[in-house]
Amino acid sequence: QEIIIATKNPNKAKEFKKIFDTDNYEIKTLLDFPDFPEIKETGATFEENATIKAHTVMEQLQLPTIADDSGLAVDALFGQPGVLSARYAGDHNDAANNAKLLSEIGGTPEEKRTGTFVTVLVFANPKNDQDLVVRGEVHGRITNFPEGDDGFGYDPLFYVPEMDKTMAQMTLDEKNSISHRGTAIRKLEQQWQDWIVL
Ligand code: ITT
Repeated sequence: QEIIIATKNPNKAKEFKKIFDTDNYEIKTLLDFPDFPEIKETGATFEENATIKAHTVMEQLQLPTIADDSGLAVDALFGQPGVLSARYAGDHNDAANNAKLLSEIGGTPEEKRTGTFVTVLVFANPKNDQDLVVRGEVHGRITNFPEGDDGFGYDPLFYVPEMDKTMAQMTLDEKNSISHRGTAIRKLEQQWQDWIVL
């Protein structure tokens, strides 16, 4: 059974493929469909954007499709960058996004530099009327400067107290064990058997 992950982000694709049981499913992403047109994320919430992505791809390919919409909500910035995380400082530039975040939060006292990474997954199946929607979150603190070389996006700025390191200092397995995306994927796997009508 083929399942499509409706993402063009290679880092998300890597994290998904590390967790999923690939003996039973053939996982493809939009990186396997390079001509797939760009999907406009016009929603105001992670749920809306994940639904737009899942349905656009599911309707086009007629295959079970999972979409991931995610981002970092920083408390001192009233939830920004949130759904704009990928485009905070322009277009999908991690270094510029991180520089902007550090500048916007500059001067905020240590105890107020809190934030939450959120992933919403929407699983849409052509053989099912309803979507399965799950959310994963991880709480942490925004560091004063980037630390660590792994991961992607805001990982070097996101310190997770329970691991005593930033997400960019974790191995992929460590990150998946505590991350917003790892938590959401595990929830999906617990609930989705009913959604896969073969
Ligand atoms: P797709 O829409 O093709 O899946 P995208 O990167 O545009 O890829 P989003 O619109 O969901 O995906 O934006 C997510 C952004 O949030 C991402 O580009 C990062 O800047 C940030 N982000 C999400 N998950 C992250 C993680 O695990 N670590 C660090 N940053 C993350």
